[in-house]
Amino acid sequence: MHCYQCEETNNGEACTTKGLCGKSVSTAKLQDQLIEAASQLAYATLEIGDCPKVDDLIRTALFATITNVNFDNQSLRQLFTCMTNEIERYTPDAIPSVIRTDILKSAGVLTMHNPDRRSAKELLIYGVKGIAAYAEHAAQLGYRDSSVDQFIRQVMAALTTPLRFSDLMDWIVKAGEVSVATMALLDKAHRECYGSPEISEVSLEAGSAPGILISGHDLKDLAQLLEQTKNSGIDIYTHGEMLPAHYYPYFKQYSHLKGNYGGAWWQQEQDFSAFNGPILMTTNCLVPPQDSYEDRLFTTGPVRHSGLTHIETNSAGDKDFSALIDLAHQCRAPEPLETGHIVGGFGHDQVMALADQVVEAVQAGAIKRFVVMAGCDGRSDEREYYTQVAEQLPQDAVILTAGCAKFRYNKLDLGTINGIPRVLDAGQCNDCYSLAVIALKLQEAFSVDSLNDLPLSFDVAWYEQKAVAVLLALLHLGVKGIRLGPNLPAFVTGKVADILLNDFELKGIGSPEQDVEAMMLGR
Ligand code: FS2
Ligand code: SF4
Repeated sequence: MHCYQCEETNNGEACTTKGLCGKSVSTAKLQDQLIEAASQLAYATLEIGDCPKVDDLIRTALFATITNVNFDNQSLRQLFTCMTNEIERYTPDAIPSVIRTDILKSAGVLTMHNPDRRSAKELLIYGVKGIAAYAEHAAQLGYRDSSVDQFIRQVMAALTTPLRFSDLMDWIVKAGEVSVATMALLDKAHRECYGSPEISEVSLEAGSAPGILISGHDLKDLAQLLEQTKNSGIDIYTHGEMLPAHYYPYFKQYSHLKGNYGGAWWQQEQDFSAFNGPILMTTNCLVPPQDSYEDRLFTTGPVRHSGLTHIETNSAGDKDFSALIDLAHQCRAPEPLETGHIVGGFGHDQVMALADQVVEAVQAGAIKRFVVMAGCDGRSDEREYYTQVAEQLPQDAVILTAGCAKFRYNKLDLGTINGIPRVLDAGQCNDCYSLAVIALKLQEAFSVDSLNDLPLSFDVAWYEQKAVAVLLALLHLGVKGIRLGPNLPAFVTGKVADILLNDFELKGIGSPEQDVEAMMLGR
C-alpha cells in the first residue's frame, strides 16, 4: 500500500499500513487494481467511439477510488470483474489470465519508478478522478458530455503507454480545461433540474418529529427521498455537502426539508450519533461507522462500506428508500445541536443579480478585496487557520466560498457590506465553477485583462481528489498565486512542484496574520 492521494496522508508522505481515512491495505490494493483496469479498458476501447456502457464503468471505477467513498472489498472485486470482462470482450485474442496478470503487475503508485513522472502521473490521475465524480453526478441527472467521457478514456488509455514527463504535463493542462467543462455541465444539470440557487436562510434547529439525515453531494437522491417522505411525518435534514440543496428553488416546495444538521464530513461520528434517526450517505465523505449509529447508516450510489445496507437503483433508475422511512418511524427526533440559521445561495446567477450592488461597493471602496476560501474541510487542527483568516480579514473583504471548507467559518457572525453578506456561499465543491463564473464576470465589469488583475485572492483548502480537479480548473483559467493548504500535496514533488510553484506561483499557507496582510496587499 502506498496511498498519498489526500491531504491527510500519513506524516505528509503516504499511508503504507492503514489509511488515516480507515482504508485497509486490501482495499487500497483493490483500488489500485481498479485504476489499472480502467486504464486497460480505456485502451481496449479507444477506437470504438461513444459507448456509454464503457464510460459509465470507467467513471464508476474512478469514483470508487476517491478518498472516503468505497470501503467495501466485495463491491470493489465485483467492479474489477466487470472491468476485466469488458476488457476481454474488446480484446478477444488476448488470454484472460494474461490480462489479469498484466493489471496486477502494473497496479499501484510505486510501479512508476521515475519520481518526476510518478508525481505528474498521480496529479493527473487524481484530477481525472475528480472530473469523473462530477461527470457522474451530471450523468445521474441525464446530462452527459461525450467530449468529457472521451477525454477520460483517452487519458486513462494514454497511461498504459510509456509517457514522457512533458506528455504528462500536457495531459494535466488539458485536464484543467476538461474540469471546467465538467463542472459547467453539472452546474447546468443542477440549475435545469432544480432551479438556480438563490439567497436562502437555512435553519440549524432540530424539530420534534423523527428525521432522516442525508449527506454527500447527490441532489437526485435528495429529490427522491423528499418525494417518498411527503406527508409521512418524517423531517429531512441535510448534512455536510448536502447543505446547499436548501438554496435550490425546487427543494423549497417540500416543507419537511427542515434544515441543516451538524458540521463538515469529519464531524459525522458525533453528528450521526446525536441524530437518532436513519442517515443516508450519497457520496463521500464517509467515515468508517461507529457502533452507535452503524445500524442506522445506509449508503447509496458510489459510496459503500461493508456491513452497511446499500440502496440500489432499480431498472427504472429510481431508488426505494422505504427501509430508511420505516426505520425513521421507530426513531426518536434528533438531539438539538444548534440554534439559529445560516444564509447561502450565492451561485453565479444570484451574484449576477446583485452585480450592480457589488460593482458599486467596490468602486465606492466599501469592498476592497474578494478572497476565495473554497474547497474541503478536514480533521486536522491546522485547519483552524481558515477560521482565523475569516475572522481576521478586515471588514471590507468578502469571502467567496464553495465546498465543505466553509464549515470552518460559515457560522461566525462576520456581518454584511451594504447589505451583502461577507461570506458568499455558492454551494458544494463542484460549485467552485460558480466562483469562476463570478470572477470572470468581475473581470468583465472592471475591464481588466486577467483574473489576476482583480482585487481577488485565493486561499483554497483541499482534502481529496475533487479538489485536485478544481485546482487544475483554476490553473487552466490562468489564476496565479493560489494559496493551497493546510499542506501542499505529498504527491507534488520534484519537477512538478517546480512548475506549480514557479510558473503558477502556487504557495502554501503561512500564519493567518501574515496571509491576511499579504492578501489585502494583493500578494
Ligand atoms: Fe468535502 Fe468530502 Fe465536496 Fe470533498 S464532503 S471533502 O469529498 O467533495 O468537498
Ligand atoms: Fe491515506 Fe488519504 Fe489514501 Fe486514505 S485516501 S489511505 S488517508 S492518503
